[in-house]
Amino acid sequence: MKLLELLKNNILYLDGGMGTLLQKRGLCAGELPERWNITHSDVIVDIHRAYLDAGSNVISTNTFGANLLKFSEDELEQIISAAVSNARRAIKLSTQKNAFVALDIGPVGKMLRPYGDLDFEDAVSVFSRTVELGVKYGVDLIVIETMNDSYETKAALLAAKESSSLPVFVSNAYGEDGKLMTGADPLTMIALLEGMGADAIGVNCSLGPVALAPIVREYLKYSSLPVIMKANAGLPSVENGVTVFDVDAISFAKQVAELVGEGVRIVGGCCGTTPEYIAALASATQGIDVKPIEAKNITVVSSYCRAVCFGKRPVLIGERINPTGKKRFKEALRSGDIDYILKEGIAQEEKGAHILDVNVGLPEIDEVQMLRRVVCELQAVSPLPLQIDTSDAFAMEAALRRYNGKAMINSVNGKPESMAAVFPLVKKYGGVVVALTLDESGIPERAEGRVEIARRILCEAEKYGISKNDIIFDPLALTVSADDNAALETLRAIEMITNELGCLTSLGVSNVSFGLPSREAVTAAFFTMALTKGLSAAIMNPYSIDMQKAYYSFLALSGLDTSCGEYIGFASSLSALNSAISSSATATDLQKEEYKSELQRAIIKGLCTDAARLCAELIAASVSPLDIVQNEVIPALDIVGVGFEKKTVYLPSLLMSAEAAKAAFEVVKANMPAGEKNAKATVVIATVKGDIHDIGKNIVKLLLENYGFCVVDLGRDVAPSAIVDKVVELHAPVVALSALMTTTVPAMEETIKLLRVDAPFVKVIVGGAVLTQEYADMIGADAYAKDAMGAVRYVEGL
Ligand code: B12
Repeated sequence: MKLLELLKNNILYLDGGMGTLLQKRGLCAGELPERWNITHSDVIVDIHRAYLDAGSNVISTNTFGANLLKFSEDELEQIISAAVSNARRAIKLSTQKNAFVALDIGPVGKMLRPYGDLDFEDAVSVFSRTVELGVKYGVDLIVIETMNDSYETKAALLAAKESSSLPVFVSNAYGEDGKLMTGADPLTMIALLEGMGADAIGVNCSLGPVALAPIVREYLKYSSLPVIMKANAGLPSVENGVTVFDVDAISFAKQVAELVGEGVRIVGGCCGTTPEYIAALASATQGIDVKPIEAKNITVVSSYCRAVCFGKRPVLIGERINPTGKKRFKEALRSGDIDYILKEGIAQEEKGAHILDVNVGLPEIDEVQMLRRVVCELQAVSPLPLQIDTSDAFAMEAALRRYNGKAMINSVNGKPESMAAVFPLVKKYGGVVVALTLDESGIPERAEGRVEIARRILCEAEKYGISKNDIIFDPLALTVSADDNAALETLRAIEMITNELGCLTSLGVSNVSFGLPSREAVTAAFFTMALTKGLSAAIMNPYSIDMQKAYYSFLALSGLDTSCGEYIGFASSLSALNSAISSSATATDLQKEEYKSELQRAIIKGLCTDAARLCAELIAASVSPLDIVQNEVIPALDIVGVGFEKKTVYLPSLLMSAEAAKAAFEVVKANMPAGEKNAKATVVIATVKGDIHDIGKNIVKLLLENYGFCVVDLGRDVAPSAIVDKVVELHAPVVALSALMTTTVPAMEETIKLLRVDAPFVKVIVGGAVLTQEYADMIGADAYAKDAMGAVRYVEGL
């Protein structure tokens, strides 16, 4: 029976841990397990066979890290060919003949741009090669697993789809906070993966079955696909030098079986599980009634870290990233001033937009390049999902491809050529598409005509396999000053689309008031009327107080705002807003209010160009470079750091803030007064092993240089031996060590111990946010300083 057929009415049993078993069989630390497909094929066959005999009917090849970043083209092919043949051999030898071989794909081990240096398309190519080889050697399906970043997950799934026609299962690794490392929660991932056409989705690794249960339940609640659960055997700990896990096979099976009862369809084990766990699982799930998989019929879009659902509460789509009628915006597009556009996005987010419309079409610019660039940069600094707004299908595809989530797509219409161009993109990349109710004859005057077009669009979309949930109709707001019935017909169309077609609607509301005085009042009233007819989303100006009033009043009046809490919150901030906001206010006007300074805001929001510019402005206004570091850069990073600790800020934002801080710091550096000509003593400086934080170390370096010392910077994540070697080679009298994490203080201690043996002449000064005088004494440093100036004072004192 075909795999997907089998899945319709049965539970699938994956296998359990491979790495932990290989370690037991002698795999050494640092050795690449994928090579064992060739060098120890009997061991691999044995493990596969043990899983098959225990009850697995899908076994994963030993190819978790088999990719071109780790292996040469030739070796990769040998590994994948051997891995597939090992799995096939195991099936032949086992009692379980009707089993499937999955090509196992794990993360490549590098972060994607802008958070790391791997380009998205390069990641797609790396995954594609692995997939092509899997197909060549005859796997039955592809399993993408342990992904902890949504963008990398998308790259892998895109590669699997583009390079094969096999079923694809995708499972992600969540932390205890229920989020991926880069911030996505289950619904966010469900939106992305279902949109792109995965065949089964779920969770694996990181936690035991009890801790994973709430995350799995979120999948069961929102996903219309078979759900995968592949937990660890609990949490690992080290006992007598051996890694052990705290959940035994029987408890593991019992806990997983409970979730099978609730609807999980694909089960297996991850780190620490063995064939014993799979056997226990197979027996614990015997006789459980298989729950049918139900379509959840939700309409959802997502960013890298946030999902926005339609239908329950009105969704606000910020309209400001659009050059129409905006001179300054057009200039920004022509001159490539992306920061201006990013600020427009951030300001709309701060004013309560849920989604950002992104339109960068100008005849004189290359829209394909520009839309792709703006989408990439905007999604790095804003957590909001984006609405890709273009009539150029090439620009649309370029943007959708790079988009880190399930986008809203604006738009398709009833013309056959529009549907032929847009629907394949919706199908391939996922998305909720806005469908305009117009066709080659224009916009029907009457609501009935618009609904007729909507019906045709639905019919055509179905042919592409696009569900009704992924279409939102825009029945088009026409100018009321030109036609007395314009608004009424649109309102009727909303009502009919909602009630007769059972579909959702979105509307660009501003157009209705064109040509009238006090436009905002008319637009806001129209918005309220449309909401009462069932409008689910509006493209609107988030800076408009009238629109905000209409929105919050509607929520309160329609029972969507418990105890009118949101309305009261909004009203109390209104006086402050009043002074700062007017419909003509720009993002720059708005940005000044909530942060201590513009530079801090730029760093917190990750705006690199702005941070550099604002830093240069402060220097031009005679603020001392060191004051800028002390009073602007460090406090801003502290705010981000606290957010990170409280889990309100995720790694991508932290990285973007660090980049912006660096950009400011480069300006500071270029403006520091030159140090004394004749260098004083040599100081070797480094951030210790395991720690990649180097902003503080660079400040210490800069200041020491400024005071005339010759600083030899070994960089970050530096091994103790490398530091010792350099100190000995230069016979340096001072070494300065930096550590920012509690986990890297031991590396600092180890470095000091080695220095005491091989370089007894050197004085060691330590620093970094995590250190205190007490710690410094404990690990045997000669001195501790809390900041860069303290470092200078100490070294001068010597
Ligand atoms: C920016 C940042 C990052 C950036 C670093 C970019 C870079 N190139 O440095 C990125 C995003 C890459 C990052 C990654 C991570 N980070 Co981080 N990061 C921060 C953040 C927000 C600011 C650090 C900073 O630069 N501060 C500004 C500088 C100027 O301050 P400073 O380093 O303390 O330096 C001053 C003094 O300490 C002193 N000093 C510094 N070094 C030295 C040396 C000597 C000899 C002397 C005398 C003085 C001295 O002088 C400096 C100037 O006054 C902090 C939170 C915070 N506010 O500290 C978290 C923080 C340090 N990060 C943290 C974590 C957990 C991580 C990650 C593990 C996240 C992850 N899950 O991947 C990774 C770690 C990767 C690794 N292996 O190192 C935690 C550490 C928790 C802990 N106590 O162990 C923190 C505290 C955040 C938090 N609250 O949870 N991070």
